[in-house]
Amino acid sequence: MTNLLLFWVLEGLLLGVWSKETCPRFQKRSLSLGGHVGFDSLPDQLVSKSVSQGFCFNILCVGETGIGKSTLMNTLFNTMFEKEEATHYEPGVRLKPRTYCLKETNVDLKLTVVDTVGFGDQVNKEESYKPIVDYIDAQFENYLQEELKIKRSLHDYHDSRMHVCLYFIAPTGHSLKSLDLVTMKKLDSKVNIIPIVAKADTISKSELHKFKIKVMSELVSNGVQIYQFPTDDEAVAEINGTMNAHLPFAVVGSMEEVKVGNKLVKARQYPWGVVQIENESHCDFVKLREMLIRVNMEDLREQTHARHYELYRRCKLEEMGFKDTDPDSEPFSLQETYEAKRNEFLGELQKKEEGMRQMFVMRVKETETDLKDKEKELHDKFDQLKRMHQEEKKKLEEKRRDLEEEMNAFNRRRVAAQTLQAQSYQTTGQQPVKKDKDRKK
Ligand SMILES: Nc1nc2c(ncn2[C@@H]2O[C@H](COP(=O)(O)OP(=O)(O)OP(=O)(O)O)[C@@H](O)[C@H]2O)c(=O)[nH]1
Ligand SMILES: [Mg+2]
Repeated sequence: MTNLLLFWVLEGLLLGVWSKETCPRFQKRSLSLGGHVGFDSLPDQLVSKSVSQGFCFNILCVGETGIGKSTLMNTLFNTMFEKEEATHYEPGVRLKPRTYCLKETNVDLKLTVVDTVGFGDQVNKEESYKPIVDYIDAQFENYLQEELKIKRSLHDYHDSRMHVCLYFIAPTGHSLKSLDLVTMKKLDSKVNIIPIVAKADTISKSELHKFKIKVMSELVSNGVQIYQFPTDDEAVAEINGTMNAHLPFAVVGSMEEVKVGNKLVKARQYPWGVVQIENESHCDFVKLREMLIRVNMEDLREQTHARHYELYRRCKLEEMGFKDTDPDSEPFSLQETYEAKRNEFLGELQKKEEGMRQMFVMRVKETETDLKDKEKELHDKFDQLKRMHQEEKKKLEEKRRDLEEEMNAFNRRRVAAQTLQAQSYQTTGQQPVKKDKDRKK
């Protein structure tokens, strides 16, 4: 029956009777329910599940030592996280993560704040961005490794990927430092960057206005992509659109409470007046808190996963040789990729093996020739020594012969002398007197 229906549909498509829109197989029919079924509770189910699981949010604070990173974090979450100060004598940039469990009403938030200790303190700042890039990549890699596991547990995995980077710009009133531009350029494809002008109470209103414009134009001219608050969701399109125009936010941080009128407010007190942190005419702190926490926290998490992590994952898998399509743009499955990689690997292995065999044969030949040369050398040496030895022997032989002849001649002379002496004693009738001395001789 199904086959018959399929044949009928296919025939209709081939004959051009139906387009994809009019074909019954592709058409969706809207039906009204006879009564309440209950799937309208699906959003509530999602909310309840998410709330029970809890949320996590990871903030990377990049900025020079003492620029006000910790104070701003404390002010943003209205919590005293830490008071520890970094020294200006760090040999390099070091990333320091700290995780806190926070609860607001019934929502649990696992917040991780990562600090860049020693940023901007070295004489040579060329490599300052590297530890930050490496840290972000390491968090992506951890997540990828978890995803690639056969037995995954992503639901209770502590996601340490950086959801946002608050980039603290010094309120110089001039322009961005090259360290800022280089670092932001290196980070913009890896994390959502929100630039902020720190300690905005130390710069005048008109200077701040000009500085903000300058910073934005420098970011644009250097092709630095900062995070744009999304405007595709109608509910937040207007506020996000307006806030995009306020970037970079000029912020002031403080946990000090000052009485203004009859209210205690967070502020910084100076001899000439009070800077109220949450007063929008004093600074953009509220704008930052609204955008970062109240409106776009979920979008930042989503962008991290869908854009930045996706890019990392794609590059990493491509690097490993995985691809979705073959050279003819035909789908290429994981199995095929695995087979192709396996064959490629085996081919390479064979090639290497062959190469090694040839090298081994060559080495053996070389060693053989070397040994032969050495053998010949030894033979030559031996022959030479033999010749020398024979010559020496010959010489000694000649010397021995000479000495023998000399000895024979001496003996003959001695015998003749003795005979002569005996004859002379016989004629004179004397007895030979042998003195001890002569005998010895
Ligand atoms: N004028 C002004 N001073 C601030 C502001 N925020 C922080 N400070 C002061 O700046 C000093 C350093 O602030 P921290 O928050 O410790 O700065 P940090 O960037 O965390 O410093 P390290 O962690 O040591 O690198 C402190 O004396 C703060 O009171 C601000 O918005 N305006
Ligand atoms: Mg700090």
